[in-house]
Amino acid sequence: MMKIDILTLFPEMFKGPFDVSIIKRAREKGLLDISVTNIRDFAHDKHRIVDDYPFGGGAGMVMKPEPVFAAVEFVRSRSGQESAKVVLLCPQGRVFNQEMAKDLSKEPHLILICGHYEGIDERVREKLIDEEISIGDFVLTGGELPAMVIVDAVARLIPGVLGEEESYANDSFYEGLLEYPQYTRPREFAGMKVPDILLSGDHEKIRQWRRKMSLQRTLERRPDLLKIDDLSEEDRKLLETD
Ligand code: 4H6
Repeated sequence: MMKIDILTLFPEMFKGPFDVSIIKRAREKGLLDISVTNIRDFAHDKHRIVDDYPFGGGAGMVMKPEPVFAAVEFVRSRSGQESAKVVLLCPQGRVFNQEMAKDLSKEPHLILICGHYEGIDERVREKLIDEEISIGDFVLTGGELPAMVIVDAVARLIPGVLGEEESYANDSFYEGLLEYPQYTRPREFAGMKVPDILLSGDHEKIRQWRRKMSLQRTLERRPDLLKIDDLSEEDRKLLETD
């Protein structure tokens, strides 16, 4: 079973996202064990202070190192795993993608640290953090939402978490391409018809149409994802026809 520890100053934020749908089912099945720990519980002064002024001056506060070190030490020893991967969610991190999600899903123990205030004492990065991850080029008030994003993306890749029906073989990015257009009933809605090919029952034609749409969409919207030189002869032909 994969263990994920989330260290945060705002544990209330995590009430909800892991208690619905696929993540809830994964936890119930015993495939995933998520714990949320309040970093403030590891501040040992009487006011339970977790932030302080930056040396050198300047605006804002910085997260103190001691409570973060103590919290990581606690969850590390509690897990009984010899190896935990410690991740800091921060704007300076490597930008998260599906490949990183796949790699993280193979780890037995993840410790996700959510920063707040203007940032975190550099000695936490130096000594404690194995990897810094950003979920995109924008600034948030804290690392909590990024942590939820990582947990969701990673959890669904753990074997057994998705059922047969939800399999990720069809996902966007599974083969490095965007998804093809999907339709369900009714066959006509607001004057818009489902493409005839999808009703034809010709599975080979349908496969080709979907592949072609995936390729076209990727070329139009995310050319950065498409390595033209790596395309098969069939893919090139599909892209060329009308
Ligand atoms: C660590 C260090 C992640 C965490 C600094 C976190 C965006 C992302 C944070 C900060 C985050 C992302 C505090 C610096 C607020 C800016 C929390 N923002 N910040 N893109 N913020 O994944 O000020």
